[in-house]
Amino acid sequence: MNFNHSAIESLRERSIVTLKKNWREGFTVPSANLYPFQWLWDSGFVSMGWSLIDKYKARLELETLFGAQWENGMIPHIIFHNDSPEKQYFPDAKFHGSEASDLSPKHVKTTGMTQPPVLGFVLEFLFENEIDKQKYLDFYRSAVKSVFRFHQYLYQNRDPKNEGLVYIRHNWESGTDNCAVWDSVWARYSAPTYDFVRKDTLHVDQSQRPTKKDYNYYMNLIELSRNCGYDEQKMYEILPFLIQDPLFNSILAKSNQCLSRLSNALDLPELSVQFDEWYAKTAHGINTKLFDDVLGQYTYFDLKNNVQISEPTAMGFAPLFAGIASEERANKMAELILSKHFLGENLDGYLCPSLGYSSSAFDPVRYWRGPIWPHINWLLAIGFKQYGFLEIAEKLRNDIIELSVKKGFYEYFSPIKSEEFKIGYGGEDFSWTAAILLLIME
Ligand code: 9YW
Repeated sequence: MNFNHSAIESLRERSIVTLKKNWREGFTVPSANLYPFQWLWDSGFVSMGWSLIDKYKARLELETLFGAQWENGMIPHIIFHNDSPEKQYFPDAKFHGSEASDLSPKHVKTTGMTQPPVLGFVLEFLFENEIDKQKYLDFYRSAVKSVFRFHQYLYQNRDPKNEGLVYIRHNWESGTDNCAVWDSVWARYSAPTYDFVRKDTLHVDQSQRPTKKDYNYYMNLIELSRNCGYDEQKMYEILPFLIQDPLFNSILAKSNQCLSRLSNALDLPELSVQFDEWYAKTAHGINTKLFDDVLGQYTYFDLKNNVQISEPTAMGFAPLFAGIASEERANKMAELILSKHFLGENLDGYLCPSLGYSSSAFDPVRYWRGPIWPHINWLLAIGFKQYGFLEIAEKLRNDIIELSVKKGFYEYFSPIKSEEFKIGYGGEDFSWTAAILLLIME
């Protein structure tokens, strides 16, 4: 599909309208009805989008996030700024019960978990786009220090074997909620059945969402964590879900690399040295522990059960984004993404399905079990481009543009090109879709 100048212009206009519509006082909601609060990694991507059209909002978005940072440095995954939309979303602030921890902020309610640490590369992007860098040095210095504390929290609390790989302790921390990789973790135990009314299915058809059974596991992990008072050591000892995730760790590595450069630019050399050390350590951990030679891709490690979990996923390409894969591994991954595992039997699908077609759990519309996600494409396009795979990068970028033009500003899209999947899926007028379009049309 060819995009002429006016098509691109109208897409840009629509992106701006969408972001403005989703702006609240000091932050952007991912989607007005489905997700009415502030989510960490959404805010990061959205802030980069804002920085191209309204730099004040870009900075404010992050400042609001930092305002909810926990005393131990954790930046939480959701900040419940406003009580009233709780009717629209479950599990609500009460269920998360972050006040069970002495370390949670008391002026605002948050969840007791985090999300992929995107803020490092986000901050560097914002700084590079500033016109008057001098004027905002204080903001950037303070922001870098906040993210430093966040990464320090991750390394001190989530890397028990000092491998440079931090673990996630809830599937929502991955950002990829119902990823098929967790199925083997759930299969090892049964979660109680919770009596609750789901709100997500009021807005989006049940067929596109995680199942009720999955939700019982999600709720159970929260309940167990809350009962530990969100004490990291206690949670480490009892939680059945401790995963070293290639996307989370690659994002952490990339952020460290960006923050090292940014710290130097801000005259914070001692922080830069630490970010470099963390980058090298995590790159090493990812390369020594997470690559699966048979699959030809990076994969996940279940720390609780001491076993690697291999599924073909879009997330398994993420080390390319952090520039930590060898040329040889990058070649293998380029081969894999262009194979039927990711393009479908006829090699004619859109890139990049969150779960490969060859997985038995593949489902083209069910959230993270097949569909394409705009921000993942953005990050993979950068990764493949860095290694010289320009056509793959171009396809990752163009497919998102084409899908948004044809289907709208949805949360995610089916990878299959067919009349059966003529619409987008999940929330509409989605903030990160708008922000990513602004970024890839730059
Ligand atoms: C949920 C807001 C969030 C994203 C996640 C996505 C979804 C929330 O929405 O999770 O309740 O399921 O999976 O990555 O941050 O857009």
